[in-house]
Amino acid sequence: MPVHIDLERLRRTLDAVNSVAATEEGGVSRVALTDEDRAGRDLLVRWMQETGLDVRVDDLGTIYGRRKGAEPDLPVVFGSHLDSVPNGGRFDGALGVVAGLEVMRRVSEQDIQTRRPLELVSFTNEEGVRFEPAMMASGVLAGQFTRDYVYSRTDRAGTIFGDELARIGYRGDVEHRLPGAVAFLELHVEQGPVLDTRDYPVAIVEGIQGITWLEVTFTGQADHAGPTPMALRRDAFVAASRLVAFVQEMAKRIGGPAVATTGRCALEPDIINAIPGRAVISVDVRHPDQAGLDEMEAEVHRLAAEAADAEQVEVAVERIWSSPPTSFDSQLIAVLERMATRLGVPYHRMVSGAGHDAKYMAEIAPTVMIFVRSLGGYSHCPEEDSDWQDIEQAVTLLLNSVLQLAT
Ligand code: HGY
Ligand code: MN
Ligand code: MN
Repeated sequence: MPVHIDLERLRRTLDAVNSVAATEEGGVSRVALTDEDRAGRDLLVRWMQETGLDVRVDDLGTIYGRRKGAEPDLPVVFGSHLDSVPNGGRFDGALGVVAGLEVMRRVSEQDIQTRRPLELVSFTNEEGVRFEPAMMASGVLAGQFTRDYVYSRTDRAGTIFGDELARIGYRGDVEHRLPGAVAFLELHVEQGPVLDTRDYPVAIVEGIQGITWLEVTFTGQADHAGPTPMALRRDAFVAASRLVAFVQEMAKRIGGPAVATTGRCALEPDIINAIPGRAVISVDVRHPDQAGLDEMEAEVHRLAAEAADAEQVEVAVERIWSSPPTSFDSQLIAVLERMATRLGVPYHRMVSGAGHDAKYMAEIAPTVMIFVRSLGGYSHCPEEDSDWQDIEQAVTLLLNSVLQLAT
């Protein structure tokens, strides 16, 4: 007999955690280690305690809420992240965390005694937009980053990660890190158009495409915008602009699933009447297979050199982060497929275009994701939206899959 969720409570809980970070445009700004992030964390900790969970925080600030099982086994773990991009969507990350809380609330209300412990997790800094790169806390658990590297990262104002984590009161203990798991399940909005286009409420996710983040620095000559003839200029921003266009053309030329984005740009001196002597842009390339990802990265290097030559400036390309394509656990995928069929939840199978903590969790435990349809495919913007009937189906699938894995 399936266990059902309290959809209205789930909606209220998501609204509450979003209310502490609401923007005028209807989105949320709960950027990692800001006061808004702390406010959301404080709410989660309180709700976990009210649900009778043993709450702990590890040295990366990741929050865990544990419900004992009949046996002291490794836990079935589920959750996502509370941090958001600036003026991001109301569902990205937070839905997975409050869905996990709803699982714990229902198990507690129904007084269900699972054989294995259950653990709800909320990872620090999944987005990696204030402190680059992404998925740092789950990455430390997977051995991808050292704690010292993460603590040393700075934001654009020069603020240091380790200091900010301590400032918001969430610099916990290394011995509180997740010791392992029999399974990790992450519920998340799709953040793309696939489910909406194909008219599915839910996806069972097979894996995550590869991601590489680069930073490209063009160095020309700052000079006066008036007296400097065009022929004598070495304009770093014009070179960067050439690369922005080249990167778009590259992704369209490669076609298929290849995507490329130049999302941030910094100029010096960044004033109206001076030729930019320095331009720093980011390049985010993604591809479902490693060969395709490598080809895109190599091509960006070549195109950056071409753009620099055209403007007679210098160029340096630095790799900030690279995350190889990830496949999720086939047995867990089968468990979710059988459960979805049993519950009558229509589902599509797909690969994720976005990165998730599940990527690094897949390196330490069998892992799978559940997607909820994103209406219009929007994400990382206030227009991000999902239908609550779709959410109810996805969270019911999560709850009953967790129970099957834990008993
Ligand atoms: O970049 C990503 O795909 C994720 O939103 N951090
Ligand atoms: Mn996310
Ligand atoms: Mn995101």
